[in-house]
Amino acid sequence: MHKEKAPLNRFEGEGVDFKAKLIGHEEVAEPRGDKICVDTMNKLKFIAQQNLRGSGIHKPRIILNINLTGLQILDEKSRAVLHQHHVHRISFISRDPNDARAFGYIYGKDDGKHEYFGIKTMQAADQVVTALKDLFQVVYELKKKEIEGTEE
Ligand code: I3P
Repeated sequence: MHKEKAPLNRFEGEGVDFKAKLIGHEEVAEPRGDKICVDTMNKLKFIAQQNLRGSGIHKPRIILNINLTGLQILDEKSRAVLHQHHVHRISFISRDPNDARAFGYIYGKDDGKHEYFGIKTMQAADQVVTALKDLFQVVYELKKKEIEGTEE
């Protein structure tokens, strides 16, 4: 009987890839909050639209790779790593309430500041958001097992 790949296997090794575009990223004042995400998403979309209309610059095509370490933003063609976001530092994920193909998240940087990343997905953003939530669950379970293991 065919079984869905268990979430742990899904994220192990190379992990899972999603095609997307990078709308933009910008420093934000807070590590979490729906309003800050909606406001920043709208601002980044506005800038992306201006870049397209004014200079013909398209949003860069990327691959979102999700594995046990976290989320990586890769250049679509070369797969060069543009951004690497450790799972423990992703403080908030927010779907775009006005766009089923967009979501964003806030990341805690080395310097203690926070950065919002706006992503336009090729398919429904829900798929990526669900994958990220599954990843958090898997990482939490692994950590729990590790702690239980050391207590024995
Ligand atoms: C494109 C259209 C696409 C959009 C693309 C635009 O404009 O809005 O939906 O891709 O953005 O160029 P047009 O209809 O005038 O060709 P997304 O839906 O993925 O945002 P892009 O140029 O930044 O890729």
